[in-house]
Amino acid sequence: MRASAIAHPNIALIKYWGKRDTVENLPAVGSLSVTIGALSTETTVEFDAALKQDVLVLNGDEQPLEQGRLTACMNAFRALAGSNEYATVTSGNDFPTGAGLASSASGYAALVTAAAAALGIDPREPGLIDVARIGSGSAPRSLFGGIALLSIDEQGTKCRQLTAPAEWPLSVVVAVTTENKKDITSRDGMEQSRLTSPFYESWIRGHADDLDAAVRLVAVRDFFALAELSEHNCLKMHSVMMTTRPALLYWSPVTLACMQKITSLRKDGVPVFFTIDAGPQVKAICLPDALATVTSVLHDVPGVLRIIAGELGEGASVIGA
Ligand code: 2P0
Repeated sequence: MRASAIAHPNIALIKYWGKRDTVENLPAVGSLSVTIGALSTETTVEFDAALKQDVLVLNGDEQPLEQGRLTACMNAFRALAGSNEYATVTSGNDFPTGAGLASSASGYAALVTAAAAALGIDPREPGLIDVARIGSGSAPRSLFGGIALLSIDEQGTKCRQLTAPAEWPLSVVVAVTTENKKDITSRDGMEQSRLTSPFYESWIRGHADDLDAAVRLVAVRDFFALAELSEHNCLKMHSVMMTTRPALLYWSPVTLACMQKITSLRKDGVPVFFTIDAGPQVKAICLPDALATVTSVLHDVPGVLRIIAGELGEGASVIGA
């Protein structure tokens, strides 16, 4: 009744921002991501008939459950598993939590993988994707390694791997510009965007075209076309964020300096592009041959605290009991 799992966060190249259903936590749009091997979450789930509610210990501290996110995910899991036992969930990240590095994606992917192993459920059970999504809309993508595609249709969420890490080796360089937590969660921010940004409708309307194009570009391994498309999709999402009321301005001057360095490297022929999520960290995606150059250029940007770099990671997996 106890198991542990490891999962890596993922970074969307075609982003999710906005929900069609807040109760089911159903994203309004699909998304496409790369799994980052250099960052990890390890989670242990232990079911215990004596518990009266779930318990979450994150990075060594017990967390209040008032937001209901863990409970909703565990309830969905119990419904799928036909179990009524509560669990202690102990989770730790080797990177800043809640700072735009997708800790909830790796956290819920590891949780679902460990919970399934603890109760002997097949990790390929399709319902686990929906359970992960109830925890976090980006979590199903971290169940898969390499490049993952999450699609939404009338039946709910589907997620699959497009390429394994070895099928299209890419590198990721994260320029950490702050170790602080963000002021507003993605969950609250995206709902505020849906309610107030004048650009929200057009973001949703144009999204399927971006996603379809990205899937085609991945299939033919067209790095530079994917670079242009990913940056464009990222900037569209940030234009929705910036025009939300009150504004969600996640960039710092250091973020912008990194973006400019990356686009100027690409103008000089270096295969690299940026993407930025709900925080000021900058993620550069590059071909492995460009890793040393991109790391050195971003390291030298004033205000960059440290660099985390590595290859694409594998999907979530069980690491023991
Ligand atoms: C993404 N983000 O596609 C986008 C880009 C952040 C910016 O998915 O409410 O933590 O738990 O579903 O998954 C972050 O949002 O939000 C996210 P919930 P989640 O990666």
